[in-house]
Amino acid sequence: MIGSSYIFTYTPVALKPTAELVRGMEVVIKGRPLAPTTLYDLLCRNFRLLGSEGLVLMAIAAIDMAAWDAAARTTKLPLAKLLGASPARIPAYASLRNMKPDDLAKEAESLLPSGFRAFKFKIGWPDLDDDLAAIRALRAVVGDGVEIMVDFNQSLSVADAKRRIRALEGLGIAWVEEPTLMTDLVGQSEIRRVARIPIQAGENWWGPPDAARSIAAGATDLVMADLMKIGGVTGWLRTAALAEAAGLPLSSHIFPEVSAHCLAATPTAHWLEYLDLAGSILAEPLTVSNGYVTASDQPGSGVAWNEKAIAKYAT
Ligand code: SMN
Ligand code: MG
Repeated sequence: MIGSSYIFTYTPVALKPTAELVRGMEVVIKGRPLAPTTLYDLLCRNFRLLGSEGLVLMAIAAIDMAAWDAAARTTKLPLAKLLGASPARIPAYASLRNMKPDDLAKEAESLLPSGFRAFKFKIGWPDLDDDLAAIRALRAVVGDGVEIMVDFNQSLSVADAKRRIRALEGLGIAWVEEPTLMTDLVGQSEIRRVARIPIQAGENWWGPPDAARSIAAGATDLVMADLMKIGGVTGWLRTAALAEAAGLPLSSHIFPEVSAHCLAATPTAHWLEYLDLAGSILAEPLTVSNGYVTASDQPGSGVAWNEKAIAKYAT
């Protein structure tokens, strides 16, 4: 049985090394039964001295997601069902690519027909007034009663984050994402303690151990996991258990197709991030209707290739 998955290396520089790592892991799992969590643990053990993070974990996640896809196809079940869940409707928010007020407004407007009830965008201009102008421009398009989330992508010092977040109070912001460095758990907890807007973080956790550390530190009000960095479906399931035990709502980061299945099996499922990075190479890109996604009801994890597009982009 063949299983498919894709990952996102953030920079083309990492493409070849990551592909090499995936190929290099073949010897560890070749000929073994299709048991995704067993393979995940085996790979982590084999790379213990390098550490199950960074490119190593990205490669393990690629294999893990493909293994779960293959397992779901073998059992002729959609992944959500294989995980013991009913394929549920998950609320999706639109993650915007633009930052400038006019561009943001245009992009949000183009997404309104999908019925999104929440929008997120990147914030953190040098001048606070530019952040406020961007929020106002977006609010003017989406109207009241729609959630706006903002994402600082770790760009602020702790002191700056406190000041900036205070300035955003009263604007109906649903969460402030990654205000400061993901490695600074003390700083994050400090920001969380004083902020009157919920803090969101987790997309840069490397596997369940980072999730456990961040949750134990009380670093964030809301959590989000990236299927690649968290260690594939196996890493997601372990992180979902941690989030449930801590009573933390768990959202997804990119990878909407497989995330829709995983969120269906997540006790504290919150939002699915809709940011379409791979739709153009997929046979059946995920669609949003009335602001919701439903995981594919076909056997597998929702990742099947548009072979023509793959041939076009492959170099
Ligand atoms: C983000 C990071 C990396 C790739 C795409 C998007 C961003 C998000 O932090 O939360 O969407
Ligand atoms: Mg983010």
